[in-house]
Amino acid sequence: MIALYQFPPAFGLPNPSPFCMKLETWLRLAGLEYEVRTVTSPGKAPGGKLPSLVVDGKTLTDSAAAIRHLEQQFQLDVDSPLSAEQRAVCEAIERLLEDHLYWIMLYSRWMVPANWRVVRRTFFGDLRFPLSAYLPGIAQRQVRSMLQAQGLAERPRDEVYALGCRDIDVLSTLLGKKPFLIGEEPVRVDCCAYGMLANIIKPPVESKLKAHTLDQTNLVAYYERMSERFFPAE
Ligand SMILES: N[C@@H](CCC(=O)N[C@@H](CS)C(=O)NCC(=O)O)C(=O)O
Repeated sequence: MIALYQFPPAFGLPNPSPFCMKLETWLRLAGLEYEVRTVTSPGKAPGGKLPSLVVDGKTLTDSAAAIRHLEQQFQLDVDSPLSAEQRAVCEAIERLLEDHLYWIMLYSRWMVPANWRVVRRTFFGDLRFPLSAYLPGIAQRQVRSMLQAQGLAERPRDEVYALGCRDIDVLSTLLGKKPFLIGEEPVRVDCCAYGMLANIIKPPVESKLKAHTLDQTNLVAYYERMSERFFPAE
């Protein structure tokens, strides 16, 4: 039995976390059955992070580790048509998106006052007093310190967005006119790219990063193609 612990849907998305969307999309791509357990904060997940996966009693707390584990347990590999070189490119794209672009997306949500008001209402709007008075601020300070560690929190906003826009340009160039990042059919890296793009494009969080992404028509069409394929009713 596979239990996927993740945030509840938000912003009109299956999930407001790109990592949760990546893992759920991959589960659908791999054709594995799973049950969703929604939790409102990572601290309440079995592994203290979201997504967390519990597979036959074993807890896995990283989307890539969870996928590797499932690939071994179920002897499947959605990337089997790929060459070694294509696999290496996929790995590099995942690093670009998850270890670089993710932080800029996070910055746009938590560090820009107008967007923070939207995020605060979306993520913490149901809290009751006294939690509502201090929990959002604690969470924002935690995110700020993670962004400080990335060297982003105090950087001029335009510079931060310029870094993210370059990542978007790279992704747009790599996709080109293909339906999916590597070719005619989606593979693992598409789950990652889809989760990240969806979380930039869809939320009512305005930024130069979002505007620039919306200007890349191939990426917008790709996002819509992935949505129709994996979350058609959502
Ligand atoms: N490398 C992890 C990243 C997961 C991650 O950072 N999740 C965020 C939510 S988007 C989280 O749980 N943050 C809480 C924390 O870091 O304490 C993965 O691929 O699953």
